[in-house]
Amino acid sequence: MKKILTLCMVFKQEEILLGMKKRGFGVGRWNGFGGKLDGNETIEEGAIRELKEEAGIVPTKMKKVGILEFSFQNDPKILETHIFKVYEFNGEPSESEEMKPQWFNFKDIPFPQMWSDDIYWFPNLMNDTLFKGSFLFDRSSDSEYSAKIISQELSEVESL
Ligand code: 6OG
Repeated sequence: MKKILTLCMVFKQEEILLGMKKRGFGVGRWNGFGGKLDGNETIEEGAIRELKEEAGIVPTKMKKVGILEFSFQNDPKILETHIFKVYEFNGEPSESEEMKPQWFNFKDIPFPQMWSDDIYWFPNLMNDTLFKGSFLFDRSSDSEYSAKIISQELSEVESL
């Protein structure tokens, strides 16, 4: 069973915008902004809506850079996550019920407080190389437990 999710990574010069997830899936971690699709919106429409809802900004220049499939042991659900890089946006990031946004210099990305797959694909994200991959975790996360990767695949691709 596949579920489509979006994830927007927002850039400004030497900084990246991450949000501290305040509730629900992935609580207690820094991540990009995104979520499930609504009704029959396209993946890009869903990404734009979630970024507006969670960080209060509207992307004006964005590109899909990766597709990753996340799954957890003993759970048939596959989270097909479409990752967008946002180069320009309107508005100022603001806190929402779900996320507390903060800018991080590229040197200070808080990987220990992020999902453990991120460290593998961030180099691609930074370099603008398109990527596809899959990560299998040992169990779903909570703020006290960092889900461990059991197996993974990651490759650069020509197109998505
Ligand atoms: P909601 O359930 O809050 O959307 N997401 C992940 N991001 C990373 N980096 N690693 C994972 O490994 C992830 N699993 C899900 C996709 C969840 C948000 O979290 C992202 C969505 O943006 C397991 O609606």
